[in-house]
Amino acid sequence: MAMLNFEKKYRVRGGTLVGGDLFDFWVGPFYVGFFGVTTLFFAFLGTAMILWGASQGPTWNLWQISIAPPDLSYGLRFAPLMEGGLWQLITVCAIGAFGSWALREVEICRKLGMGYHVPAAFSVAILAYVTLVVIRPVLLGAWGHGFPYGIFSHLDWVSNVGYQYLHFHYNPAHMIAVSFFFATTFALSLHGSLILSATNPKKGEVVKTPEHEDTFFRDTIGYSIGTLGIHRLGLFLALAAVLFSALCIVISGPFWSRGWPEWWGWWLNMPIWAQWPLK
Ligand code: UQ2
Repeated sequence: MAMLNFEKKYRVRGGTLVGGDLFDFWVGPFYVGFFGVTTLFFAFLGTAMILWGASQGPTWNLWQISIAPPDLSYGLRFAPLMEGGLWQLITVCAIGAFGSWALREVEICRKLGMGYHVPAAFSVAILAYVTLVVIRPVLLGAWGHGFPYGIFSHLDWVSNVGYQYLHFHYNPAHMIAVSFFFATTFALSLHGSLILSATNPKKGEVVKTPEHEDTFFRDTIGYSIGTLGIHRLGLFLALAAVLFSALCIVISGPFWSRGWPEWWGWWLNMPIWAQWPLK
């Protein structure tokens, strides 16, 4: 079906979660909906506050602009605007905008009669952000544990928090997360190269079929996961990477406050080692 015919058939009323027909319209190619309006509201307000914060700050150097969270001494209270209050309001706007965007995706899925895989996957990314700026700071008792909104400042934050636990690569959840990130890039490189190889035959030949794709992997490693399977695997690997990332930072502090190398003491201290060296 050509795109213009498809749009006529599926650009339909309904599927909205709130607001009924009130915001059920498009602006050019973009669906609006109630959550399109709230996305714009939070995004503009949040961006305006970042710009205003920058205008009060010591620099207009793009790399150095930073909106910092409150001092730890404010705990979980509201801070004055220029002492972290701005960071708190920007965080509310960010969560409002990200959540609105996810719900707008849900409305579009409902209109099209599709599954909710895209908003579900996006929600995992939102969860990772919320873990850093809400869940972990609340568990530690201060908004000051959130990360600063700036290009270099957030990199410094990651480095400093990492060194606070001596060697973050010894964090077992971090190890699993990194492995899932590597597996994700590996799976996408296998998939992307396979698709391009099948769709770029020699001059004068027709495009190859999924049977060719299966056969390539059966011939090389004795197994093909299939055309649907590779996409299920890709989504699983990507979501697992993000979920273990959220886990590895939320356990750092709230559930383990010493260096991560020391965590492996449970292994070194196992009674079974006590018999060595044998006397
Ligand atoms: C596959 C298949 C595809 C693919 C790929 C494979 C026809 C178009 C890439 C091969 C993938 C395998 C064997 C899984 C590898 C496992 C990990 C954890 C990376 O079989 O079916 O469809 O794109």
